[in-house]
Amino acid sequence: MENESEREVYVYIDGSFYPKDEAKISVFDHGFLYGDGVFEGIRVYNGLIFKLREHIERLYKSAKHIKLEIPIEKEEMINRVVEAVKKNGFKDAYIRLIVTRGIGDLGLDPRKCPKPSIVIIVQPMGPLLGKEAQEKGAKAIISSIRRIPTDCLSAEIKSLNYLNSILARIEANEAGAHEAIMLDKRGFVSEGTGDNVFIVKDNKIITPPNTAGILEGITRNRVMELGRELGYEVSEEEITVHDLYTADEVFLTGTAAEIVPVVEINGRKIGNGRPGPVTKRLMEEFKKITQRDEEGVRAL
Ligand code: PXG
Repeated sequence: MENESEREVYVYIDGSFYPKDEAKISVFDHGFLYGDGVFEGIRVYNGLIFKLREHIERLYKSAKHIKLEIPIEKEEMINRVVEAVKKNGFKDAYIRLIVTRGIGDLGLDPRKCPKPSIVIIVQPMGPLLGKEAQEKGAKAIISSIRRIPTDCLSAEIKSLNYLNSILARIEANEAGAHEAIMLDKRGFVSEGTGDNVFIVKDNKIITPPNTAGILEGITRNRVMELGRELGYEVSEEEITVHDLYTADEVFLTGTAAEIVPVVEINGRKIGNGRPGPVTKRLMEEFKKITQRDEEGVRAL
């Protein structure tokens, strides 16, 4: 059988497919010059594009906020993503869907960019923080870099500007941690660099509300629903650093990260320092959900 990871990757750019090495966009694209654009990260599980419609909805909302008019309808976008997955043939993969402002001049003004570019990359990818972190639990730090306040740049726009997260990520790297948890300007827990944060306390599942400057993660939303389906009380509440340190369990959610238990934060053991029972239950059930046809759009 062909090894999936050795198969050639074809990248979709504005209506055509290019082999990975030939997939290029202009240096005058404002996505490159200014991070002016929006994107989504989506997973394919056993040929099913998980929560594709939700990702497309969020993409168009991000685009609306930055006044970027995507030149095709949502249904057409869905078809193109399906086509890109079919073309590449990976049954388990990560999709990066990007819409940039397009080619303009050397000035910020988006009116100089007449045509947004659409890029779709499909390639295999394991869990973002690694298999070991997923199984044994991750080490996190609390970053000194605060999330950008929502009145400066809304975290709900999934934009091509990730320097805020990247700076926090560098701190995690320097500290030998798997992930950095970021606080908002008030000092409340916001989110990870590419994932949402949850705590479990007395069997209650809690995650910060969108007023804490978070991206409303699609995994987050599904995990909240799942928690309720399993009979847990689930709520959106402000979380303090003290809540984090003293929680029974902490875990992260994201498309790339999936569900990751956090077992240590800034040198404090969380619970008994091992993935907790609620987190493990959610991970098990989430895995089943990713295999259900009604949770996505089938490509293969
Ligand atoms: N918060 C932020 C800031 C994110 O970027 C999530 C939460 C989780 O959202 P979803 O919808 O995926 O459950 C994300 C998304 C990376 C990387 O390489 C991570 C994301 C996007 C792009 C790259 O760390 N995560």
